[in-house]
Amino acid sequence: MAKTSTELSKFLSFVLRHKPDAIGLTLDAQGWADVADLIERANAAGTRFELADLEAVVETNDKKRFTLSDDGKRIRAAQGHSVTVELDLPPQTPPDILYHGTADRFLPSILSQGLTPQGRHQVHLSRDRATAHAVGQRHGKPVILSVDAAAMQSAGNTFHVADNGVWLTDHVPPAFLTIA
Ligand code: HQG
Repeated sequence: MAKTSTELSKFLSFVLRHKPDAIGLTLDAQGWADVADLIERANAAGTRFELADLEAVVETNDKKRFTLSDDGKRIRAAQGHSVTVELDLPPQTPPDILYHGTADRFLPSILSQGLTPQGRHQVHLSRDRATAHAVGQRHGKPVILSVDAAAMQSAGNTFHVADNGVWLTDHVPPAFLTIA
């Protein structure tokens, strides 16, 4: 039976970000998987869907989590990996202020160590407060932090934008954080 688009999105996140091995899939160094191979292996492993289902998820996913290559033959997760990938995103100049949503219980640790990637490759930041609020709410009572991205860049830190507009950086030291 075909998966719902939410189930399929979760499955794709699982194999493209975290566990390609679960279905014997191989990602290249930049995180791309061959679409035909992915579909064949997923179906063989019992997660049944077709190319049209996958294309619909890529197109309609609320956070644009997945990117198809221009020729449509390869797919990757835009961000959020725990497997080692080099997304090869060029460094970009961020807006002066970026936002990060978290839960209030993490504040003492964040204010002493800064924002660290935890289980992901990099720290995830957004250009708008509403997104940060929604991200923070996933963890508990939300708190929005402002990141002085302009000052961070002046201090030599590098920023990248994922294919879906999420801003990424390695570490935000506490000096650049303010409770917004
Ligand atoms: C917190 C979702 C203690 C950090 C969203 C966060 C996002 C610390 C949690 C994307 C800390 C990690 C990423 C420190 C950071 N001490 N806690 N020093 N530094 N934290 O889920 O940013 O659905 O890994 O504040 O929309 O919440 O996956 O990161 O609360 O874009 O597509 O540790 O995940 O997108 O949590 O979310 P996460 P995140 P997807």
